[in-house]
Amino acid sequence: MIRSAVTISLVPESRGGPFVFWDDLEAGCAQAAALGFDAVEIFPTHADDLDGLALRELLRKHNLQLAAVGTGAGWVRRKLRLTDPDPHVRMCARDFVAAVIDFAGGFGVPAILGSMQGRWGDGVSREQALAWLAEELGQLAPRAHALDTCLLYEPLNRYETNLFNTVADALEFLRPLRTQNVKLLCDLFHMAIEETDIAAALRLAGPKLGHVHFADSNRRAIGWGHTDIAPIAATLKDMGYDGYVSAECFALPDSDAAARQTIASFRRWFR
Ligand code: LER
Ligand code: MN
Repeated sequence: MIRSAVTISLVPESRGGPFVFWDDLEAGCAQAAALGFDAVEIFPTHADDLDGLALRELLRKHNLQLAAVGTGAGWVRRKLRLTDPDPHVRMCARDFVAAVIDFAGGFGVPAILGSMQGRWGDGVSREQALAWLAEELGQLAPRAHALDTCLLYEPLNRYETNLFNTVADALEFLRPLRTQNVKLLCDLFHMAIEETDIAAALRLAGPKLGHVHFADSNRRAIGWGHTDIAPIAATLKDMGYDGYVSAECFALPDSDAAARQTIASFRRWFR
């Protein structure tokens, strides 16, 4: 069954970014539960800054699940990337993602590799960047596997990475890898920029689809942009997708309104 989730960012440097709730994990969980979301997706400053026991209690209290945990703070706060030319930066990036995998894995859920994938250029060839990315996925995905979960790889739009912008290209890269424990996070906002046909791209991902970021063409809540959600929802249901659609959208006009619009859209299209 497709379930609803909503993002909570705990990263002060990301304020103004595409997250529905901000700064306060307890308040975010309370609001998510009050509106009827199934789960929350958390963007922490670092895995060590999260208290696993407290989070477990908070989720239990509000009858919420944890959907996934993001790693973007590694890039936003420390400029860590898995494809950085500096081996020390790559090592710190790997450690940062590994810690999130371990934390999320304790809840049986995946970590997200988005911004920390980096890009090629500035003296790094595309071939070299992809070789480093493959090597890092080869270490990180088995770590998630040992915790009975997968690693989510997110193709981003062209303004955020030049590695892979479409589902087709990302799948082609992942196919020959030794680890098959990487699934795709398909973000409807990035897809609205890059894909010819969003529904067809989701269908192409098929069983490799692990998570969906639920945002409209302008990165506002679903229904407040011009993405045609009907064929997307029909495809997700028809292909038997049973993961989360998780609102990673701007808190516009404010968090409460974005969350309400998201859950109303979710109910309209998936219930
Ligand atoms: C970044 O644009 C994004 O979509 C995030 O999910 C990446 O962590
Ligand atoms: Mn995203």
